[in-house]
Amino acid sequence: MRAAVTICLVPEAAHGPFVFHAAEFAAREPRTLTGPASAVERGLEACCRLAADLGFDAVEIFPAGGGPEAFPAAFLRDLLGDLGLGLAAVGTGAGWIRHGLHLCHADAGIRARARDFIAEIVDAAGRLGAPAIIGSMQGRTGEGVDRAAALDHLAGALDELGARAAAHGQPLFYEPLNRYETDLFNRQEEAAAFLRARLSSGATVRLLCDLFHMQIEEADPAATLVACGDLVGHVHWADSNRRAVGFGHADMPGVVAALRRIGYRGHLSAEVFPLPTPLEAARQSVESVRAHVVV
Ligand code: LER
Ligand code: MN
Repeated sequence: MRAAVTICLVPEAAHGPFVFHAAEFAAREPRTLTGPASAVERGLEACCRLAADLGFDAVEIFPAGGGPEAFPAAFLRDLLGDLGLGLAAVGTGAGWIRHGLHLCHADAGIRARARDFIAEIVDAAGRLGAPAIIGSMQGRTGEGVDRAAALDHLAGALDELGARAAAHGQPLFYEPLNRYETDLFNRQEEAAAFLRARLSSGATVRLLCDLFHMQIEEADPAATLVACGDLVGHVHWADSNRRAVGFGHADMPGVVAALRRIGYRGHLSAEVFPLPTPLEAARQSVESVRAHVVV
């Protein structure tokens, strides 16, 4: 299991649960003739350097989109190569936060734009050898979209985008969220049953198990991880209060024992609030991974 840390590139998510918000750090990288040109690149470089210095194995990026300005892929590939960091995953939630798009919207045109937005990120991430995440972009039921219709929309989108990710040799991560963020799937085992029943064999969709959401929704997060087994594709490493692991009261030895039992070999990616400061949250996150996980 490898330690990853989240870097947010989306100004509208400045108060979101990400350890590093690149805009805060962009000013720390001098603009040089040969160095990073844009504010996004400068912020990325500063945050990736911190991640490497602190001992993380990888970063998880939350970009404003999949296009070259929002997600400077060639720059990122060189930067990660120089720093010896991996790319754990790339989030797609900016489609919701910035544009109000989601996969279960009553308007077919908006659903299509949501798929296109995610597809661009699946491709950009896939070209860098990383998976994309569908979390907030799953949406929820609403007027004119009952549960059956919403789940049809979700299954169709996961099938299509999962096949797209598979073309890059990548899985697609689907993230159940707590009840305040979606009414589709709040619990991992229900999502696992849905994926097993509804997706075609071509789509390699795996669960993203965010330990913060699981502390709210699961009776026994460790037992849930064991029940989901090889469907567990990615983990958001967060404590009960969405602070760095160790700053809350979750039973992490039990969770880590469960991950070991199912042979999980992916990332433990710190998606937490930058509290009390980004650096302290980052340091606590990497130290907690090292303390709990004998690699
Ligand atoms: C949202 O609460 C979350 O956990 C993110 O990973 C979703 O994109
Ligand atoms: Mn999450």
